[in-house]
Amino acid sequence: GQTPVVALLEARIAKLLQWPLENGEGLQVLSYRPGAEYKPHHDYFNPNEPSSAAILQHGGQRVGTLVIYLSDVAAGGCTFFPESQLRVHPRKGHAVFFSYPSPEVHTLTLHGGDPVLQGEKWIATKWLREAPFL
Ligand code: PD2
Ligand code: ZN
Repeated sequence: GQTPVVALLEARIAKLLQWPLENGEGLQVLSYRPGAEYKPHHDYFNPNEPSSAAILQHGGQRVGTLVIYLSDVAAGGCTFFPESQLRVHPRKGHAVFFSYPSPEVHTLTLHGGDPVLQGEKWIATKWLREAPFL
């Protein structure tokens, strides 16, 4: 709810994902130039890492990710799920959603952003928590 436009977007996201508005982290905008990538990772917090304890105090675990593509990309920049070999091509106005009800590898939600080869990639990410993120 940082701005009226963000508040509008967040209300639409909550309706689309059928998940409470207040369980969402702030919308994060990210851009990649040619050569930039996001190495494969899980979006949930590793419960065995000491640094996770403080993070989990606000809103608990992350349970879902919505990546909204804000631009087309001339080449590269797919969102890649190596365990299923799934590649989602960035298209302005499209989005990819995945959820992970427990912070475990069997959710097959390891994912990364392929290197951008040409052009720029812009995304907005909404991470969902299991409880209100206050
Ligand atoms: O930009 C992406 O495709 C990407 C890849 C991995 C975004 C995220 N993770 C994320 O926002 O969590
Ligand atoms: Zn991610």
